[in-house]
Amino acid sequence: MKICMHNWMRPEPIENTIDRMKRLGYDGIQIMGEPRKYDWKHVRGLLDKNNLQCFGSVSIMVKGRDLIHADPYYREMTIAYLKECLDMVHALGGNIFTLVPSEVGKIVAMADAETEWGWAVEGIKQVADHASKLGIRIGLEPLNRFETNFLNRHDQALRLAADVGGDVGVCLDAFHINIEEADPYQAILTTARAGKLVDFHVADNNRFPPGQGNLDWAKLISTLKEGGYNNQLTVEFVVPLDRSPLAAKMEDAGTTATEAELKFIRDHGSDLMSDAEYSRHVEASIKHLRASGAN
Ligand code: LER
Ligand code: MN
Repeated sequence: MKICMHNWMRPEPIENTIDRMKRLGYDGIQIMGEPRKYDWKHVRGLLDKNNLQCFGSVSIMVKGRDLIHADPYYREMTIAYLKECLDMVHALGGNIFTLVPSEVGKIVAMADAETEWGWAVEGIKQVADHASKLGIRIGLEPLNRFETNFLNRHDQALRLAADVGGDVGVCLDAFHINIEEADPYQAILTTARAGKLVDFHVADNNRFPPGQGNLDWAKLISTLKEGGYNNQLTVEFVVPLDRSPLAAKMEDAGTTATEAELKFIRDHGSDLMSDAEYSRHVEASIKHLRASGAN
């Protein structure tokens, strides 16, 4: 299995991200779905020079990006945004894209369930059409109930993928399935055996790096393999912010983020981390996954 990592959790120059990944033995990146933040040619050159792959990207669903928004202008803008993410993935040589359909943190519906479902199907169809022209496979990602009210479990995501049609699949995230699934292992098996598992995001039950919570990583990895999934694992720890007296002294983050980036990270219960702390987590993640059978 290959191991890659999202980069939205620490806004920093892409050169730093790529250097760190190379140094710590990663196979590649899943680049943040912010196409206008990057010079695609430059990033592709850096990846090639370091012999790293761009596997794909994930949509960054900040306020207003929402395929099930009641205002059609927001839905249209979101479709345009998602298509641009796909263009970036294509330019970087990737072939998967994790799509979160609704705004992260929006947990109150704007319409009845049938109407929302229809908007999602209609919007994802347009995005999937663009993806298939570029040879990119979409994985719909269910999130836990505190991040979205729309798609929370693998069976819902499989149904949405089926209603959209084509080769649209599902992306599962160890953190989210541990909260929402009656049996996270069965959720993996069912999705993988249906040939629908496009990507698997990894963080522990507390969203620390794998190995720093109570999930059984050897079992998770063997379950993925048992289901026939041998593609990449995508590290996505989101370390919680500790504002209690128990917190270790915060090192200076040494990085800047746009207001939107910072809000997105804080909406996930985290904050900016120093290079040293972040690097420790990046290193711990790959070490634990390799030691748990990801090879
Ligand atoms: C994205 O992959 C994810 O897991 C969400 O929590 C974020 O937007
Ligand atoms: Mn995820």
